[in-house]
Amino acid sequence: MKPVKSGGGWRAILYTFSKSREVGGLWKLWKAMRSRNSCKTCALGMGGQKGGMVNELGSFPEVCKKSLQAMAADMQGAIPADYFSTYSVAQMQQFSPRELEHAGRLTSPMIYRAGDNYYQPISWEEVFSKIAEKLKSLTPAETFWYFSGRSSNEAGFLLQLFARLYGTNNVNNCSYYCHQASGVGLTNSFGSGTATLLLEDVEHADLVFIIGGNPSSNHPRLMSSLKHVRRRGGKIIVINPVIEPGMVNFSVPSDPISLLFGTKIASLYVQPNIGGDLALLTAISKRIVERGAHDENFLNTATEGWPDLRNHLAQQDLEELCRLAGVTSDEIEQITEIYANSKNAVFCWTMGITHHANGVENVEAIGNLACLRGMVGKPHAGMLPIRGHSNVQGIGSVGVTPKLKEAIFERLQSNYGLQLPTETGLDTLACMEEAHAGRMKFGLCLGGNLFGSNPDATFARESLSKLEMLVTLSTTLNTGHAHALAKETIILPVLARDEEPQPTTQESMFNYVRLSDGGPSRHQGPKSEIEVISHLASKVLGDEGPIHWSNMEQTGRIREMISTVIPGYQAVKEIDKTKKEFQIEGRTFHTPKFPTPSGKAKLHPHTVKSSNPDNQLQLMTVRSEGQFNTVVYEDYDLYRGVDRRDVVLLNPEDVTRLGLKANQKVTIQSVAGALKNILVYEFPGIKAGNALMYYPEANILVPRTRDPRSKTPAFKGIPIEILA
Ligand SMILES: Nc1nc2c(c(=O)[nH]1)N[C@H]1C(S)=C(S)[C@@H](COP(=O)(O)OP(=O)(O)OC[C@H]3O[C@@H](n4cnc5c(=O)[nH]c(N)nc54)[C@H](O)[C@@H]3O)O[C@H]1N2
Ligand SMILES: Nc1nc2c(c(=O)[nH]1)N[C@H]1C(S)=C(S)[C@@H](COP(=O)(O)OP(=O)(O)OC[C@H]3O[C@@H](n4cnc5c(=O)[nH]c(N)nc54)[C@H](O)[C@@H]3O)O[C@H]1N2
Ligand SMILES: [Mo]
Repeated sequence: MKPVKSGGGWRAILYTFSKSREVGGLWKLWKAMRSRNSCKTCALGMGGQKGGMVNELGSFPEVCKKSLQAMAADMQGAIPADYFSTYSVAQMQQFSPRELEHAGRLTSPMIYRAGDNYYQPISWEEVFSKIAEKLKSLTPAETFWYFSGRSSNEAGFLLQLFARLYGTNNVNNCSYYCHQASGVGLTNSFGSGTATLLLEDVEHADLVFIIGGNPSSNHPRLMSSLKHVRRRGGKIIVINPVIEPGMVNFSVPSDPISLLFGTKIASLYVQPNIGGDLALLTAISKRIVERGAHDENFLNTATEGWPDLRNHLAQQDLEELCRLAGVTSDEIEQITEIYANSKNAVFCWTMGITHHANGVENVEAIGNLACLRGMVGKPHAGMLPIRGHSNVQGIGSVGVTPKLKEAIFERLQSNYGLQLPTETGLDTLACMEEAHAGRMKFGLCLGGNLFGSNPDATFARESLSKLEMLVTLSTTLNTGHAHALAKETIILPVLARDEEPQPTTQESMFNYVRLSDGGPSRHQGPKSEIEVISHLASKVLGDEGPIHWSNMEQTGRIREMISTVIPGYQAVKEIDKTKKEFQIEGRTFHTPKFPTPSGKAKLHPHTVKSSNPDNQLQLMTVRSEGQFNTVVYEDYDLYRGVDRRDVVLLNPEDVTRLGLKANQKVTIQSVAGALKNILVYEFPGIKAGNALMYYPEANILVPRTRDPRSKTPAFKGIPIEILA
């Protein structure tokens, strides 16, 4: 198949029709998509009380293939009654992620016991007792609790509270493999770990930086905002080692003109090497100051550390920075020129920035660059980490972090008389390492695919298999259920967001809290996540303590607690009655006053080191258009025009230099492992010296190297060798 000329467009619309056939008709899919529930895919935020496919500015319809895929997956029939007795675990291990997802919806609790060949059904009653007994037999430090970002604020809050009252702070979410560097970096720079602006601000910016991300494929709804920016004469600078076709030209499905002719997205496209961003950002900063384009007044009054940063930049050698970044000084000049002339710049970034051993430095360097021209703390400008999962930000806000924010800790203790554990909780990778060392006995996962999302897949499998019990609350099967097998592996089938019997809430990446109405359950069997958590907690901790767990099945009670302990969330208390969705207080900065101790933004000079000292081929592991994280819906990567996943994308120059041939089968070797029978794929869009492979298949190659501050693994920037 040929790659498409532009992203989005007719294919997204045609796809709608083909998906609708799978789920029993267009009307049925339309109704499901329009129900008053927050969108299930990325954190751009759609739906809620405005109805599905409507964004925070009320723009409709914002179509996205990924949301259709997610919806169609939830609308599937139940996994056939004989599935688990037909397919052994060994056979399940041969299934692709898509085959597992397409097996259907999970409807009965299942258990796999080491040594058996098959998963067996188990009753809810029996499984609850089993888990409760196990938890009572362990010390809390031997347990960990992992949360994906699909669940509601209510489920997230309740489960972390259960874990803590049980006695552990080993509570963490998929953010450790995602945007943790953004949270840490933004907090260091501005005292607040999330976007500093609103969706409306983006649409009024005259310059948007998109650094290390591919929103055309991963956040398609952002593309209509980028289209607005271009139509109003604004500019977009894309910084990415790969020319992503959708970032060059995109057909916004909701816009007839854009649909017919496409919309030019990037005004300027600059390709650094993988890991070259810190050098590149430092080079632009240096040139901004040398040209006198910085905002001296803002720097003196609204920031701390300006003299240090000024000295640091003055000492940098521009040629060396360009060499380390892998760009020309001409390209730096072009970016500088555009930025120097912009009045309102927005800085967006994604995994190309955070998935590095210096992810936090990268984010802080973006903060420096924004501060240099006073582009934070005013309308229509600021910092925008483009989040992944639909409620990953909310899960973090409501306390799913090893260390609770001081205010949350205090309020839980004083308002509710709770005794919370104080020992240091572990991040996700640290929990996996403790499990590998045999010190973890039990893991509970609220959604997600902990096995599939981990670096070093071989290690991850070993770690989880050492547990005495692994429990996952899931809607569908994934590779984790087949490959990560503890002594007892338990799957609890849960309801999707739009099937919840009571309203729940979610938080978008713009700090906007939405209300989902829920809806009728599509199947007999799955339970609400909240019901599962409250029931289990009541069995383990009893209803006699300060929390009456059985009563916590009412989402209204959970929201009442959230409203009194989570900063900025007061308005959530009455939300199911008022239906008033709201902007979280204290997170949007339209004046240059920040919640740091001094009220000023903090600048951070960083030493730029080579990200590739041994001059090896550098690998990035990324998503294709046809997948959502570890769930691969289709093998075809539409925008890049790649029709299979067992490939390594290389610049033709590298193919020649390494003495390889297109379509040749090779072995890819890293310090973590090797993958055989990988096809060499010539891809002129990738900068020479860099390679691209698909996650999660390539996770065997990803070492456990991580950023010391965010603990996020370097999923991009893996030195590899290609063995012919
Ligand atoms: N369709 C789809 N949508 C999704 C998801 C999905 O799997 N599928 N997942 C969701 C989630 S959880 C997340 S976190 C987001 C992820 O969204 P993205 O961050 O856009 O996803 P990645 O595929 O990790 O791609 C990273 C991009 O960064 C570039 N890149 C790689 N290394 C570097 C580098 O060193 N520097 C720079 N500047 N760029 C680099 C790659 O070329 C690629 O374009 O998407 C969300 N939305
Ligand atoms: N090599 C490499 N590895 C990576 C990345 C990378 O770019 N490269 N990206 C990382 C990133 S950004 C992330 S966010 C992680 C993703 O890590 P996870 O969030 O752990 O993984 P997902 O694949 O999104 O999880 C999908 C599963 O969630 C379950 N699910 C879906 N909806 C619901 C629901 O409503 N409730 C419940 N309980 N379960 C549900 C389904 O069973 C589905 O199989 O992976 C990380 N790993
Ligand atoms: Mo993510």
